[in-house]
Amino acid sequence: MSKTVLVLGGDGFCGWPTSLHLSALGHEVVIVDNFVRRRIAEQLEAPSLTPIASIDERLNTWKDVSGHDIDIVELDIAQDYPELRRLLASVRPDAIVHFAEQRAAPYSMRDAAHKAYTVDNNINGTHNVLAAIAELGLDAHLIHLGTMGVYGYVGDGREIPEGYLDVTVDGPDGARHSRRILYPTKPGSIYHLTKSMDQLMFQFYAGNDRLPITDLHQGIVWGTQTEETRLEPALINRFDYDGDYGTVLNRFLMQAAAGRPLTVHGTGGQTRAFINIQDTVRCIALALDNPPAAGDPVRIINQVAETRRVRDLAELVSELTGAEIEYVDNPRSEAAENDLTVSNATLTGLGLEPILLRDELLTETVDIALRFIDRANLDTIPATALWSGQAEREVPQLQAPRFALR
Ligand code: NAD
Ligand code: USQ
Repeated sequence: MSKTVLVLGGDGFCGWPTSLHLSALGHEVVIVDNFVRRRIAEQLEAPSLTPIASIDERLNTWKDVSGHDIDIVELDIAQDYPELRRLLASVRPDAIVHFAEQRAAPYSMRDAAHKAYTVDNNINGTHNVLAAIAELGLDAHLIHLGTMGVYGYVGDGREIPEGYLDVTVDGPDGARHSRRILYPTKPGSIYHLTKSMDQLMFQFYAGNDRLPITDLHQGIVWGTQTEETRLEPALINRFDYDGDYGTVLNRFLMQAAAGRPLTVHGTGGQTRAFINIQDTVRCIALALDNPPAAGDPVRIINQVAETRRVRDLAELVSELTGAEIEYVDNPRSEAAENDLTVSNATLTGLGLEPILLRDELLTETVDIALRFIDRANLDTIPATALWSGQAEREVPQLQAPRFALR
């Protein structure tokens, strides 16, 4: 059944291919974005490795290729509540997919101004969306992109469940009481902290206002292209590789293409969860088709295909490309080694057959990196944001984005 779907952050790495996929499936898609990601890339002097067309060119090309219209609304969801409310009142979407947050952990840890920007943007944005849906009494399913990082990386050998933990507590009368609680969070950065705080807001609005909410705890996304973005050069997805926004596997693939060593932080014993961008868009479509009922607890789903150790990924890329591996000081505060086992029962139960790391998709990403390597600013490869000790080491200072990026 065709739905009207608002995609918040629909110009970004996950939001753009999702918008195209939902449009291809016959849904009416409206993208909402303030284009801050494009401005941050300029400020960092780290443009997407792939050339990103203007939003108008992207949407016109999609119309030519598919025959489908996607509308675009430029709006800051964190700062302009009245406009957001007006938009929701006029579109009255069946679903809202919320990608519109500052999503880089290193960027969120640069300094106090970047911490404040990340908190301000992510918490206000999420809260504004919830408040507007509740105030208007909309029957809209909110699908939010959360992160695996809210669980932390304790590695006690137990499988991480999907969002909730069943516990038993002692009552004053000696009786034992069963409780289902949100899995205790252990965020590793200010960015991950905002995702942990989002969870509490969802819990409140799902209970108090009976909003149907799905929170997708996604792993690290790798790859660039999806079935739809491959159709025309102007539809190509972004490819971030810099020390702030480049995620580990895409960074390794780009570093290999640039003839640079693969920068493994510390021992590379960190185990993380991964998912290919093609599966990201499939999972959103599955979530859209399977909303919780009004009054249900928040539906938390782990959007993950597999887990891998960082040094094993480096070895895989090195075998594929011949790149050298360099073990560098870890700029982050994180466990040097951890195990990670994660349940992804909901999505596999809904029929997802996840793409696993395999040569052809890795090769496609390296080929894209090689094609556009001349556009890269190699100076932005080192990860310079530090989790601690900023006072002792020199960190390039950026203007506070709150004021510079509006
Ligand atoms: P991105 O930065 O490429 O896209 C985010 C988009 O939201 C950008 O287009 C940006 O301009 C927009 N935006 C940000 N703040 C906004 C605001 N206040 N108002 C309107 N638009 C705003 O990030 P992404 O990689 O596409 O990530 C999307 C979501 O998925 C994020 O919430 C992120 O936490 C989550 N996620 C991403 C990954 C990953 O590996 N990329 C993994 C897990 C979860
Ligand atoms: N790492 C390296 N070398 C590098 C870059 C990273 O060893 O050059 C290591 C990091 O120290 C970390 C791991 O790789 O241990 C993952 O780092 P990352 O930058 O790929 O991922 P992260 O900071 O966790 O954030 C990314 C997205 C974020 C999303 C998260 C999912 O930017 O939006 O929420 O992945 S998760 O990690 O599951 O929480």
